[in-house]
Amino acid sequence: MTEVATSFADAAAEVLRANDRGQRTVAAPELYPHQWSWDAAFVAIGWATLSVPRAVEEMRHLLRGQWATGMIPHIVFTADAGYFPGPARWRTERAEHAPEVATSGICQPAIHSLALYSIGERARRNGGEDAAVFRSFLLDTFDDWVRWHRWLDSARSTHPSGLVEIHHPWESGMDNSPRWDAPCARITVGRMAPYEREDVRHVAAADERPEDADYDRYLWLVEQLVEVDYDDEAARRVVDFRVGDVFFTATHAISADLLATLGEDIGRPAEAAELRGMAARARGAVARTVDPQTGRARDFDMRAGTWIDADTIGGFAALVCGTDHEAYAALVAQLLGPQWCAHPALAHPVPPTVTPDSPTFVSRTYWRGPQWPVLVWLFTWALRHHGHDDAADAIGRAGRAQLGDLTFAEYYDSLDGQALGSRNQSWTAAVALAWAAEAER
Ligand code: 2M8
Repeated sequence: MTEVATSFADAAAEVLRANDRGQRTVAAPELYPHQWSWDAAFVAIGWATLSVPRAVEEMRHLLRGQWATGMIPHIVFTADAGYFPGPARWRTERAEHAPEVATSGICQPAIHSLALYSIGERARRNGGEDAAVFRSFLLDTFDDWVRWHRWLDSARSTHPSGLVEIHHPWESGMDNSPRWDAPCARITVGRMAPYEREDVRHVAAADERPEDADYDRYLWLVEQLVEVDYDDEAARRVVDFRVGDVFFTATHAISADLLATLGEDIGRPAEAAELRGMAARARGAVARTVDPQTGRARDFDMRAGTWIDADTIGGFAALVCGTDHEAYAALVAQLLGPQWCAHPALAHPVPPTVTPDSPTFVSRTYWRGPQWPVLVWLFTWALRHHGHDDAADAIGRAGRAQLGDLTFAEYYDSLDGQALGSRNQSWTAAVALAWAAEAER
């Protein structure tokens, strides 16, 4: 390894170590002092480059928050203060199926088995104790991961579209994306206890974060879910925000597939077949959302009964879960093209969350235009997995170069390249480690 590469990986490792709280990693040192669900998956991929047992611990800790329904909640709370909304606002103790530990009452994209698969690959390469630790963890927890996908397949895939439905923009992980503008605009916020935001205290400028009006809706949706004690069936009936999330669906599909492969490895053919069925259904649902005009995938607003047209990275969902060869190649060309990675206005040729050509694009505001290293990495992983090495290499090189300032920021201004949101964000450091490890091989 070159000296530069060493210091890049060392700096990223230092971030993970500083954010390490024993068996779990806080998503960010100040802004997010708890364990987040899809963050933990990416973080574990990063940990695996340093220590397979530590990666496994991260995933095990996340499972402590799993609900009896199978849902993996989007936050497993720690005792650390400084985040709003905390357990007092979520009131998940009202839910029959909530676990002992304090969690939120919603979920996040199902990237977990992609993480397991990736940790498993590393463990296998390392061999010895690492391989044994991973195998024993997989044997112990395989059923828990299966239960997560079963819940997504049953409680969250009842709509004829076959898409995984979400009941809160936070469940998408892309909180204030223009994808959710239309369904959010139709939410009427009712009476609820006053609150104070914490997030804006931890960023340099408030316009890096969602607006107050967004937060009112976020909190109102929590009230609606609390009102029905987080009952899955009742939630589908009452919640104002009910959207088929195509990107979430794609993560469910790819993860179910990879978990099936892991299941085959450990002698669980029946579950593997079941998971393949779920993956095929979810992948089919993603393919059916494609807008014939743009070739990109769309979300479905289940309350309004309409497709959601938004020029966001969500449109590339099929790149994550796979689709037929021709459609996949066309999407890759589009991603690399002048509206996305090769847009002349971009500081770095990596996918922005919204194309600069869209009227909704804001280069520095959270999920409305900045580039998110964690997503950039996910696309490089997916492109490679589906056999598009050249595209993965090109985007990966640029994604890595973007992190050269070693701030490991949560996201970056797409136009001027400025670091935004939290610094030393765990999942950014984790994907930096994953890229550094790839470069080593
Ligand atoms: C962001 O979301 C949280 C709420 O879940 C927040 O803004 O408070 C999102 O970027 C989400 O995708 C991410 O998992 C989380 C922690 O990094 O932060």
